[in-house]
Amino acid sequence: MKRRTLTQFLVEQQRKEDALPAQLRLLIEIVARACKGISHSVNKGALGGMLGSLDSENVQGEVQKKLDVLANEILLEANEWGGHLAAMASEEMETIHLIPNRYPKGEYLLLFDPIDGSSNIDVDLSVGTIFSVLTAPEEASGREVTEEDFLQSGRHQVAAGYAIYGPQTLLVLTVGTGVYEFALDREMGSWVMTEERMRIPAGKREFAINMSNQRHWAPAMRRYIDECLAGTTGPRGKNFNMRWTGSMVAEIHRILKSGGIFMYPWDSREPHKPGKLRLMYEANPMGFIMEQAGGMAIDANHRIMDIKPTALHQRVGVVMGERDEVEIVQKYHAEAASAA
Ligand code: AHM
Ligand code: MG
Repeated sequence: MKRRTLTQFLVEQQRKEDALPAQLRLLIEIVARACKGISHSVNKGALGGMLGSLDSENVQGEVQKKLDVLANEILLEANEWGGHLAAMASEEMETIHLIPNRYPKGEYLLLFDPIDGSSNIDVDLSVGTIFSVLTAPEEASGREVTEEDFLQSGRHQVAAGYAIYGPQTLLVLTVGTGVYEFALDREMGSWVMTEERMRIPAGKREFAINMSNQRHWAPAMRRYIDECLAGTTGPRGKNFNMRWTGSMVAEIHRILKSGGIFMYPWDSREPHKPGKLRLMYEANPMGFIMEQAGGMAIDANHRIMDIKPTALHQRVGVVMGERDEVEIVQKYHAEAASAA
């Protein structure tokens, strides 16, 4: 098989599909390069002093792991100087990071979760980096970008993707022309395409949800899971399997490769919060990938990518994966709302 590198793919996209302005191509290459650096750090593990937590907390009140902070720095440094960005935002930073005045500025806004699934770092399970790219609003040209400029719904994303640091390091990417997977060739130092125009396979009958929260879910969510658990003896008439890794990147990657549904729904432990996961740098980019692969991504009721954010670190309920299953969850929530 002829090897197609990420660079070749991006140049082809720019030429053939006209989907990719040069600055966006540069941005993706730089993010991909930063992910190589993060992968290297993740692999160093205990021998490189990479495991464990720091004394600090992020804006969500979560204890930061050493790798959360290091990966955040790698992404910031890699992306500051290229001239392609107006600003960045991250799960690990309270507010936006403006490009320093010593560098030229571009039109793109980059958002990321530097290490998703951090609780997996110290136990040697898969973690990943998630990213989303927006364009700064036109009225922001000639002035400094503000947090407000980031608050665009996910349908405005011009690119999104994730790197997964598992048995292989992979990069999964969309620029709105399908989903593509690249594997890191460590000997050559390059990303090589391993799958193109990925589609979520149908009919897997596998769900991923943190079952320990079951008693806190909304009735419609309990109904869906109860019916899955009832298997051939219940209304669905078929058996379901379950998976939970504690890493959204690993969960979404599994669904992309082999099907199923992932949920982190609203629950009544913190009823004022719509969910645990963050809209702008977790749910939106993963929603974009799921939709581009033929799947669906909702907050239980509505399309995630249509939600107009009101805050950078806003949370959201998440139900995504195979379209047929997501539609059932949506239907049960609609029925519960109309019965209320
Ligand atoms: P993180 O970005 O701080 O790692 O948190 C997000 C992660 C997701 O990857 C995963 O789906 C979820 O949190 C796991 O939560 P739980 O601890 O309830 O299993
Ligand atoms: Mg995360």
